[in-house]
Amino acid sequence: MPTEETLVLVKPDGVARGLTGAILARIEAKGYALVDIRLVEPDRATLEKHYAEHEGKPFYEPLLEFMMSGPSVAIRLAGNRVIEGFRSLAGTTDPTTAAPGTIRGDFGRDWGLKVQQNLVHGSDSPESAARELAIWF
Ligand code: DAT
Ligand code: MG
Repeated sequence: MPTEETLVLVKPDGVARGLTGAILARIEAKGYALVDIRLVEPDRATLEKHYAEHEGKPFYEPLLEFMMSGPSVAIRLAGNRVIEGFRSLAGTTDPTTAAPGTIRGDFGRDWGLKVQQNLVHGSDSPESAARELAIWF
């Protein structure tokens, strides 16, 4: 099984709250390899490409605004089954109901309707990972 790569983002809420180190510690403890890492302030065009699948949904505009509210940390992450594995570390989308022990479950706060403030992004398939890595790196 060849080593897989995924795109991880520590989103603006994670960076602003000083949780980048705690999140990286979990990623490294799991044994995944940091291939590349950078602090990014994405413009709208970059985010429109990244979130193209969500265009037209009610949370799309607030999501883009949130993602432009401050820097994110973009990570090219490698490891065996890292796409599925990182999403397992991250927990489910809504931080209120994400399981304890996950990044979103342990650090995510109840933001009411602001589900978008859930600390991290992880690609959801090999196709998404290839597409998203090309956008951010
Ligand atoms: P995930 O980030 O778990 O892959 P997703 O791809 O379905 O989730 O959605 C992308 C982001 O959009 C997600 O991290 C937070 C936001 N989002 C998703 N569903 C939402 C909703 N119902 N209300 C507000 N924001 C939402
Ligand atoms: Mg997604």
